Amino acid sequence: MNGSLIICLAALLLPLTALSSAASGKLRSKPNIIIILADDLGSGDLSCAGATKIKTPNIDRLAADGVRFTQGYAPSATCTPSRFSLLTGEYAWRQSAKKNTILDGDAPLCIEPGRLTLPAMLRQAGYQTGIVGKWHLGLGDGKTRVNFNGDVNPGPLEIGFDYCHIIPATVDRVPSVWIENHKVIGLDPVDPIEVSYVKNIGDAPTGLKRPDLLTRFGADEQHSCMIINGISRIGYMKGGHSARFKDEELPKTVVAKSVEFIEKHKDAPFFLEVGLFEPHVPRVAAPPFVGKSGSGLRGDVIEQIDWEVGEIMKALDRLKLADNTLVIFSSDNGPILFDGYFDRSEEDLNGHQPTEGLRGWKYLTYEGGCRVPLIARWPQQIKPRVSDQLFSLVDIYATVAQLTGQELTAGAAPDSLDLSSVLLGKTKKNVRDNTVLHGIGGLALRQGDWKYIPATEKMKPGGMGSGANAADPRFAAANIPEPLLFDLSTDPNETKNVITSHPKKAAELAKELNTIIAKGEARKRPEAKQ
Ligand code: NG6
Ligand code: CA
Repeated sequence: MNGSLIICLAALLLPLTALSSAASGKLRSKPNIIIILADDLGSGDLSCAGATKIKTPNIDRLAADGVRFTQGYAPSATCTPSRFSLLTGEYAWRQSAKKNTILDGDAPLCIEPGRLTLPAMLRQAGYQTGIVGKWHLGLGDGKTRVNFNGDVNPGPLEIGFDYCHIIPATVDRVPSVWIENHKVIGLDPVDPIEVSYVKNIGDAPTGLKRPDLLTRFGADEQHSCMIINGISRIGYMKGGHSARFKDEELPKTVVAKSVEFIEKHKDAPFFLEVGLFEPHVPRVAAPPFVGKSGSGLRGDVIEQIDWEVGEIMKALDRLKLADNTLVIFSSDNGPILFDGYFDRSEEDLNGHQPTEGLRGWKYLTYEGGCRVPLIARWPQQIKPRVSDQLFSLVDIYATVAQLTGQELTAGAAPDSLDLSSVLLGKTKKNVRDNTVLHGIGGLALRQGDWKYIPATEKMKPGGMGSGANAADPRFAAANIPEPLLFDLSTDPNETKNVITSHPKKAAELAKELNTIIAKGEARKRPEAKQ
């Protein structure tokens, strides 16, 4: 073969190779996606949002390099339904009450296996999908009791994740163990695990009977069952001694497993959900964070969150992945100070304002229960800014579908709106003009600057989780005797019910809320005008 022929052949082949690498490169150019979801973090808990007693430099850097939404919402004021909405793109209250309550640690999986969830959709798009940290969406099929000594399934792997390293529910609920894929980690078969939320099944001490054995703080009755690692929990567990986690080691494990997943999949597009445990109760700061913040233990564990986020950011930088990784940081619901443990969070607040002064707290449909921090960084695509456009965690599904070139199949993610134009800063419009908020007492609607909360009509608040006392002021505040209407443009803290002066507005919002409920989906709503 002479030289010129080789050159000709090479010239012919080059475009082909370029084309095929572009084709595979197309896959590679899909952004990695990391959702870091804190547990009960408030919109005012970050220094980038004005906190001065708590320092969150890593999260502040994420915000400075990306977009921070000041009107970010959790679809529900509690964990299980909020996470359900994030993963399915559907408001959880459309499901039976069992699926939108706070689940116990032995509750069955509340997402049907095989459903095209956010991770399942991304898996179809060629992503490696993983979840590390808090799960709280149930395990097992509910036909038989979940067997923590065998294969624990169905769970994350049956609804779209390729990998999981999770704790089943909340840190305050048994079983206090890690599960990797289908197995409890570190379990000794001669010491099998049994779990009950009904009665004490072992002879281990409870917080109620042996408060002298509590090493950190006392607790209310609901949290005074089994003592594990010097902290009393909700529920009872027998066995599994070698598998029980130490609260002070949880953040280290979250970071190690997250970084391990990122490293393993650095060459493929990946989706990782990181469920941080803080600042949910029981609050335990690892030694470097003890007493570090200016706002007590709750402040310390928020600074611990910032360290965890920083370690994940460092891994992205080290692996040169940061530029093409969409990192979303948020919280599953609003903050609360006292939530069962006498850990001085209220007393040591030192002027800090977790909700920035917004009314209410976790569990409630007031702004304080549902407004959450929401930050998104994707250096290649997102212009750094602060945005007051409406964004709900339920929208992540359709938004990510659009960003990764996935068509939404009929019926998938019925309440999720594609807010990619908002995320990328391509519009200043409010693409989402309203959002339904769900709390333990019922629903509320935010529409533009208006907020409508129907009366709960003597309805007892539900969905508080087993063992909770409905008369507790935290929960009783969910009882709304008269309907409420607030004008958030002049009264962001919901102090003045203006329903009598604006009856038409209230009727309009009530009608809209009923339509969204009856329609069974909110996704196909026409785009709102600015
Ligand atoms: C409640 C628990 C609370 C917390 C919550 C779930 C009380 C008295 N008890 O029942 O401690 O575990 O359930 O929180 O409030 S969540 O963030 O996972 O929804
Ligand atoms: Ca939560």
